[in-house]
Amino acid sequence: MEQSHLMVGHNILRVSYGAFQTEHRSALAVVQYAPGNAKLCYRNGQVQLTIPYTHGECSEYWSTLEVSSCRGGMTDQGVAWCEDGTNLFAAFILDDRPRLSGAVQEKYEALLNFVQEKEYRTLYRIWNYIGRINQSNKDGLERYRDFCLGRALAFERSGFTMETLPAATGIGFDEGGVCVYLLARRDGLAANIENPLQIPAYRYPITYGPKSPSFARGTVLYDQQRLELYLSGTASIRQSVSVGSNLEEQINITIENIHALIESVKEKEELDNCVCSSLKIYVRHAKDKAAVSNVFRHVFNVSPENSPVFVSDICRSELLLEVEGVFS
Ligand code: 3EB
Repeated sequence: MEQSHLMVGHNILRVSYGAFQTEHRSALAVVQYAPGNAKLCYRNGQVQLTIPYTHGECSEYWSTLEVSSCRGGMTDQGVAWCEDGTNLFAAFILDDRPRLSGAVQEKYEALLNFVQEKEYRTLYRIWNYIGRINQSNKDGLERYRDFCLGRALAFERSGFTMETLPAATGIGFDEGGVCVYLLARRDGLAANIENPLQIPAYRYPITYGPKSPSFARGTVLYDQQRLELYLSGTASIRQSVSVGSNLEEQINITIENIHALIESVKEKEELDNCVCSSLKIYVRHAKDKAAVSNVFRHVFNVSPENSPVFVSDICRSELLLEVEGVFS
């Protein structure tokens, strides 16, 4: 680690989950998973994003230690944002349409350009929620692949090389278009991590779509006192191939993938204990909620309050679960 980076403050955003619409004044942003249309605004000093979700209600809070210095707004291009001087949360939503890539590229570019203009140099985590992710667009291209095309072009146009892509989640929701939100830091030092058991998603072969998914398996954020590992959405994939023909196998392979990623971080960094502070668990079928959440909560020693479970389509129709998280 270079000396200059030791100057970075220790206000890393903290995520917590709660009942729907609970007040949370220290939050830069509230992401609500609730029935209805996607919504995005800047109100009461925070970004409020609603992601259409019909299997329950949950709120996700991104809290800062520097509430007094928070400011934000909404740009002409529909990017909602809130910053505390060190951290930035920014988001866009997109109405549904017969083809996604053109509009996704435009919105994504606006989002990335905004982050760059604001001089938040360390983009370290992105979430991509895509309505009806496994269905076909107007041309017969799967909507996830359609989305990946627009996203990849936006990253290229904004000057990102493959190795600079951060950790991400790409997951479905029931209705509507696309919701994207991200976290960036003004001057933080970060490293993108790959899993030795998987080829980088940005090198997936063309059989998985015209443009590969744009994300790293994980991003490590360095801070004065500690490291924080942001684990991307992780599923039962080896190299680039979906494996595991039943739920139990897919659970085990996903756990091995997460452990392999953590090990590769430990080899390089001082991530001694690697405590899991939160997980977000996604299952394709509601009937699998309990089985999947029980195993992951036990293996990673995380409480139900810090590990919400969502019923979502995963970006490949054969995948039954996906898990993301934060470790430190
Ligand atoms: C995978 O490994 C599973 O498109 O942003 C995981 C995390 C997945 C992020 C994304 C997709 C994305 O390919 C799917």
